[in-house]
Amino acid sequence: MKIALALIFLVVLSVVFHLVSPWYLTPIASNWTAIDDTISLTFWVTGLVFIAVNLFLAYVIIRYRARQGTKAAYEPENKRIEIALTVVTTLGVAAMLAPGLIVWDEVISVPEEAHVVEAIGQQWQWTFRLPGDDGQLGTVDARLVTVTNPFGINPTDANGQDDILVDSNELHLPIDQPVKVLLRSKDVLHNFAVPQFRVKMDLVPGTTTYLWFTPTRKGSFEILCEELCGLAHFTMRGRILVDSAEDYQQWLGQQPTFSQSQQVVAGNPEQGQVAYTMCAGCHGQQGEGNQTLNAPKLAGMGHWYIARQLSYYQQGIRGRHEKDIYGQQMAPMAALLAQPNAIADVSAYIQSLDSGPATDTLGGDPERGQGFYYTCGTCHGAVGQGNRGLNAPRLAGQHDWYIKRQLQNFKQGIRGKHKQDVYGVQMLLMSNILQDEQALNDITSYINTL
Ligand code: HEC
Ligand code: HEC
Ligand SMILES: [Cu+2]
Repeated sequence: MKIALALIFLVVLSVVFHLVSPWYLTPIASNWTAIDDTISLTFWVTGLVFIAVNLFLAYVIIRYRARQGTKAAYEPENKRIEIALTVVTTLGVAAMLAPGLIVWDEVISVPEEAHVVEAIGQQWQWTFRLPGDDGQLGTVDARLVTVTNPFGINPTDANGQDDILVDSNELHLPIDQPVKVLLRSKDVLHNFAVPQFRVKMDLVPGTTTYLWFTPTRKGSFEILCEELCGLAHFTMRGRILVDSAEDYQQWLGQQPTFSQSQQVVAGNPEQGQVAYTMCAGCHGQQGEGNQTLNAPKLAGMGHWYIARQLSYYQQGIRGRHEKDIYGQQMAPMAALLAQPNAIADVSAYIQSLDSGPATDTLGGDPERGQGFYYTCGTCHGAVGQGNRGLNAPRLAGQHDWYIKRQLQNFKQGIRGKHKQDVYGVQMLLMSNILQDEQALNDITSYINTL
């Protein structure tokens, strides 16, 4: 009897939960209403079967419960029931699967007028490539990937020269135009999913997969890597901004082509040394940092990372948050580097400075910290040396008070929260694995030993 009541309770609770729960499909922003329809249909079929089966079970338990003097009749075969159950089950399964086949046919048939965008996944970020005026993408090969050719484009292929490169996690798309997204991975399995567009597809190293959709609503939609296997895929976020046709064209015009990207001038450290004199007051003659002025060590950090931080400060992506008191001191300094090549020059000079050992001011437990560092090392390198390919800066040699403050800033959303801070957001998510003050001290103490 108790079991029967529990079953009835389960059915009622499930139905009520379904009706009042806030967790349902996000409002759709693409042409794929057919996918929603198949999901609803599956829900109805499985939902009705769930209710019917459990209520029937409860009924049978009550109706045929054990009673003094009665005995169950043994009836192993019943053709009529078997036929009826087979037919009903077949109809139910067919009702769920048949519409799915029709929708799947639409999913794999890309409309002719669709324009093409390539989305490239790597641990742990997205970049994008669009065909240039010739309408054709050049050939690529993961073996051609270098720091100056992060997309691995074949430099001898004429089709690739005018390919438009979007070296950012942010892609714009024009509204109401079908788009075919080619999916390519540089390293491991990834998964491209945008819930509001109802699209989701794996990226498989060595092959190109695809999906298509038509964005139907302007706005900003998050790209998620929904790959489960492997490390840190949840930090791999991107963004699709659906624009009017004019706004889209304007954005497109600002993106460099492959041949333009090959002409970027390298920084000049001698020019940079002159500019650095105005930084030395806080960061020290040798870029060694200064705790009383809260200025971090800069010596030996990758020029690409220094340059990115300086342009973040200039654009207000870092150092603008009202609680970022130290970043606010730095931001006006970055604004002084206004000449076209100033940032590249000063960054090249800073990289050439010699980085001394780190000081231990926090006294955490490095052994405990080492346990936490395992995940950090996948981006920042096993010995904290940094990894340009992953955009993760050098940590080894940095002052522990500065590292701790940055981790606190990330945890509190003082740093990494700005919409355009596509690399900082990875740290915003990662910093949450460090639960308390002690964990922060321990990990910084461990980084000190690197
Ligand atoms: C008034 C003192 C001051 C001056 C002058 C100054 N900075 Fe800074 N800088 C800071 C502080 C404080 C921070 C740390 C901000 C934080 O904690 O978020 C910082 C942070 C930075 C960072 C980020 C480092 C990292 O690891 O993320 C860079 C890069 C940087 N400064 C470069 C420069 C350059 C280049 C100049 C000269 C143009 C300069 N700074 C001048 C105070 C200064
Ligand atoms: C998914 C890759 C990834 C992982 C894992 C990761 N980081 Fe980072 N980290 C980054 C990137 C990218 C940046 C640069 C952010 C930017 O450019 O603003 C960064 C920046 C930082 C900074 C700021 C450095 C500076 O000079 O201002 C600190 C400190 C840091 N990470 C510590 C850690 C620690 C500790 C862990 C482990 C708990 C960790 N990171 C795990 C990618 C990662
Ligand atoms: Cu991924």
